[in-house]
Order: sequence, then C-alpha cells, then structure tokens
Amino acid sequence: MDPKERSSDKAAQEVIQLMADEGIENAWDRLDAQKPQCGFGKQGVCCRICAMGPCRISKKAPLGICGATADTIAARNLVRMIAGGAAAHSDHGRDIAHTFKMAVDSDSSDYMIKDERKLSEVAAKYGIETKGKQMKQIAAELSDVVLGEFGRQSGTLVSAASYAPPARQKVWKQLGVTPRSIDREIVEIMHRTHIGVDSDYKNLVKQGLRACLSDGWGGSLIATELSDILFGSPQPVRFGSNLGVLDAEQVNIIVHGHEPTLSDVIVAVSQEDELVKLAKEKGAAGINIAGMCCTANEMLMRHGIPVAGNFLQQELAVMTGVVDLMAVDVQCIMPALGSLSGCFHTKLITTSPKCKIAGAEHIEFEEDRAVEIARGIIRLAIENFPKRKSKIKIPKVTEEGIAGFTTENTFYHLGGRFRGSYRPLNDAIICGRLRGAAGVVGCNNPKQVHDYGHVTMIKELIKNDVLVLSTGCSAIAAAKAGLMRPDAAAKYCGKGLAEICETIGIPPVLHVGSCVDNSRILTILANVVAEGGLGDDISDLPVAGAAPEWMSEKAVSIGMYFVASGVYTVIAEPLPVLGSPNLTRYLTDEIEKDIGGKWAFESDPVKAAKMMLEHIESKRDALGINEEKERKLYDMEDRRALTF
Ligand code: SF4
Ligand code: MSK
Repeated sequence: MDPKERSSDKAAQEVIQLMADEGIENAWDRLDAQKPQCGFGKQGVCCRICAMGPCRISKKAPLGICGATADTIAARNLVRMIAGGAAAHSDHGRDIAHTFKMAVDSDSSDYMIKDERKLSEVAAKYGIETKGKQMKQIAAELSDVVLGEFGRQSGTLVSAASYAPPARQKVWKQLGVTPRSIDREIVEIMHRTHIGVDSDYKNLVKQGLRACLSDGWGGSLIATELSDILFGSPQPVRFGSNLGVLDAEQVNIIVHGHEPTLSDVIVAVSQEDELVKLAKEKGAAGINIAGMCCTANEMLMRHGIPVAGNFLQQELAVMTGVVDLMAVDVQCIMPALGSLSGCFHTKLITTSPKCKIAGAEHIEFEEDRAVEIARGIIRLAIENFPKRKSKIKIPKVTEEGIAGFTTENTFYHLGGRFRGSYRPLNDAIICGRLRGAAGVVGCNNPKQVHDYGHVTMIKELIKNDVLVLSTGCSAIAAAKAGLMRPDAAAKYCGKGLAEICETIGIPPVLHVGSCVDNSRILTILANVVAEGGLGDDISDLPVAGAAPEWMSEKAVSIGMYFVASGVYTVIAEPLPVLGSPNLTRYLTDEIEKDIGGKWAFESDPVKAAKMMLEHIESKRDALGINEEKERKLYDMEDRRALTF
C-alpha cells in the first residue's frame, strides 16, 4: 500500500500511512476487499426491481424474466439514481423551507431573516408583489409559494420559469420535460420504473431530465436562496483548509453532512463566554469548530469556518485523535464512522431523524430548540476533551483560500464596486482574454486517487484561461491545493485569466458553495445569457461542466441537470449504462440534439480538460467570437471604458 496511490493530498497520505501502520481500515481498504466489483452492476444491467429477479443481462440471457432488455434495465437504474439524488437535494431544500416558515411564523424563533435584500429579490422572482409590504409579510407569502412548489398539482415550477433563460424553457417545452412539481417528478420515476410500466429507454431518460430539472432549478435552488435569506448571503471570506486546521490545544468539533440549520447555530453560540470558560476549566485553550464535506462549505461560505477535509477525509479526521465530537446531519456520512469513533474518544452525534448510525449517540435536532440543542452538543464536546486517549497525530498541513462567491456578488466584484454587472465577464469572454468558464464539482471516489482528478483538471483549465467555479468536495480539493488563493493566478493561470484575477483580486477558482449551491452555477449561466452577446441560451455559451471524482446519486442528478440545461458535462467514472450501447450512445451523443448538452466519460483529468477546452472553443467558433478582429488603436476614451 503506497499512500500516494490513494491520495494526492499530503495530509491524507500521512494519515493513510498511520492507519495502515496501526491496522485500522478505511474506505480504500474496503474498496480492495470488494474487488473485483460486479461487472453487471458497473454496466447497469442488473435488475432486482421485482421478485422474479434478480436478472442479469448477458449474451446468454439477453432479456430479464419479464422481457426487459439491457436498454430498459440500464435506463431504469439510471433514472432511479436521479430520483435518489434529486430527492436528497430537494428534501434538504424542503427542510430549509420549513425552518424558514417557522422563522417567519414565530416571534421567538432562534432563526431570523438575515438578508432582506435577497428576500425581496427572491420574492419578486416568485411573482410576489413586494411594494408597500413589510418584510415579514413578504417572507410569509414566499414561504407559502415555495412550499407549494414541492406538491404542486397543476402548472409548472415557478422557479424554473422565472430563473431559466426563455430559450432554455422553450427547449424543455418542446421536449416535454418542463418540471411540474418537485415531489411529483421523483414519484413518477418510481412509478415508471416499477415492473411492467415504462420500458422505452428514451422515454425513461425524459422523465430523468424532468426530475433533475426539478432539483437544479427547483429543490436545490430553494435550498440556496432560502439559506442565503435565513443565514445571510455569503461574501468573500478567508478560510483555512485541511486536517491541520484541527488544534491539539482546543476542543475540536467537526460539523459534517449537508444542512446548515444546526451547524449555523453551533457556530453562532460556540464562542459564548460560558462555553469558552467551561472549555478552559477542562484544560482546553478554546473551542475550535471545523467542517467536513458540504456542511463545511455552508459554514465556510458564510462564516469562514475552517474545513478539515472532503469526503474521503472524514475517517482520517477521527484518526488524528483530537476530534472531541463530530456532529452529523444528512448525506455523505460514512456508516464506518460509527465503529471507527468507538476506537477513539470521539463522540459521534447524529442529529437528524433521517440519519441514525450504529455506534453513534442520537440527539435529535428540533428547530424550535436550536440554540439549546447546539449548546448541549458543544458542552458534550467539552466534557469529552479530557478523555482523549490516543496519540495526537495532526498532519501539519493547511492551506488558505478565499470563498464566498455567489451569483449576486461574484460579478459585482468582476465589475468593480460601481459597476456590478455581468458585462465585464461577458466582454472578457468575447474579447478572448477568458476563453470561457467551467464548473468543476462533485465528490471523492476511492477508485480515483483522492483529489488528483479535481486538482489536475482545474490546473489544466485555468492554465488555458478558463475561469473555474467549484462546489462540494471539488471546491475543498481546490482549496487544499492552494488554488483558491488570489496569488494562485500568477502561478497557475494563462495570461488572460491571470490579469483578470490580479486586477480584481480574486482567485482563479471561485468557491460558490455546497452541493445544492450548484444552483448558483445555473443562475450565473442564466445571468450571462441575459447580459447578452453570447447567444440566447445556456447551450450557446463557451462553458463546460465536470465531476472528476463523482460517486453519489446526487452527482448524477447534478450532471443530468447540467446536461438538461445545455452544458457539456464530463465525468470520470462512467455512468452505469455501458451495458446498453443504445443508452450510452444516446446520453453521450444523440441527446445533444434534443436538449443542447451531453455527457462524456473520461477518467484521465488532463484528457477530460482537453475535451472541455475543445468544446469551449467550438462554442466560441459557433458564436463567431474567435474570428480575428481588425486591430484598433485605443484612445483615452476607449481605455477608460475598459473594465479589466
Ligand atoms: Fe427481472 Fe424484469 Fe423483475 Fe427486473 S423487473 S427483476 S428484469 S423480471
Ligand atoms: S459532500 S455529494 S461527497 S461533493 Fe456534498 Fe462531497 Fe459529493 Fe457528498
């Protein structure tokens, strides 16, 4: 076992070696134990939807017992993955919407509206008249409209119609995939994939498109917009990353998962005098909150709370011996943490009724007792501090970066203080200083060397003057590699991008948030289209998407909603569809004619980046912005008009 073959992150390598030395297993060891992985599953041609099965498609047995083909089975499996992913994001959105409603309805809630400007903007998007109304009334009306989106029985999603470019909506309408309601699209997938319903692979994909659109332009978007209103819209903020942010002298609490509702309150009360005093009485220097996965992203975007690591570092963090408590909410939490934390003093606390883990203590989170519960969890961590029993092994590896970029503030920064608009971004792309933009997002997967895919792909893109927007575990990988430092521009970027970054003082990789915040990338693209000069639709833009180390169903839903929004999307591990050549051909080629975007599978991040760059250049060609323009000598007036 060479740790370098498992992770490209020095801190992770150090702890992986330590785990091997001490005989403690991790995700990479369990992957080895699973090998060889089932070829039928990988190819997507294993079906266990009914009790006549399970059926596996092979040359010898090309049909399931019901007569289902490889096309049907692979398409059903794929859209069920989309249903899982869309459900996770949208249920997160629903929970935020309920917290929002509670904050609006109650006068004594622990939550309050922190961004009134955004409240007015979002309310207007949802068709709510704001003029002459109190904020509380606007918020009450917004909460009703938003909650109605989940179970809407007629019409289509308000948000998809108000946020997406008109040309995009036309494409959806023509194909019959305009999302109608968030819950309905997910339920309909489960219905259609039941034994004996939809067996036409293209028709199944159509419903997959509709469901993922209800995620990206619906459930995820709601999560992002309401979180900004409730917890405050992010602003550029400095943060530290990697396992070195854990502090041997302090009580360390890791918040892990996805939802900000509890963690935001933990952060807010963590430095209260009484709690800090208690920590000192127990011998600690203070209380250190760090994040993991997307709860980390939510906390660092709004508060600059350090991030201890991404998905494959959750076990490694416990191994340091200094995590006094890990509070988890939902999604991407390895069940392995239950037994692993038992080997250390670490208290693993589950907080959501939707996520209990064997070996963890459960403290159920209730929004109307948020502060009381948060304080109780912090006290538990403090009480646990003196019980540390293993050697302390914190890798001395940290990196700094800037996060907190959003649809609203990012291009305000690009435009400068007095010229907040997307015009400078569009102009930079049109004149070629920026070739385009890419969204690099998604998870870690032990099948790929940890972080290598993200970091290598991003470096290749920024070297070629492509601005990168990043979310989720990909953003954490970029931060740990120093790509979110403003001075990374001079080191890694092509001339055009470096000049832009240096002039404005932004890093070449913009952290736009957690997994649900991929909706920020959609709204950024919609704003670029609306600004003008780069076509009428997202599918006209010189942009591409990628998830170089994806693993979760949510990543499938995200990838599919990027494709359905007109974006060419490259992933490393292929979708589990290769057992159906027809479906594979449809997703990676023919679907582009229907929807404007398509999938590509490429495990080498350099090759994948090249494919994205070629796509970006082909879009530039189609827009006619690659043509040599007649050279013009600039006079003073022209120079003043230059933004960068
Ligand atoms: Fe087999 Fe058809 Fe049942 Fe699937 S639905 S398990 S292919 S019989
Ligand atoms: S946490 S979904 S491993 S990005 Fe959003 Fe990371 Fe993927 Fe979970």
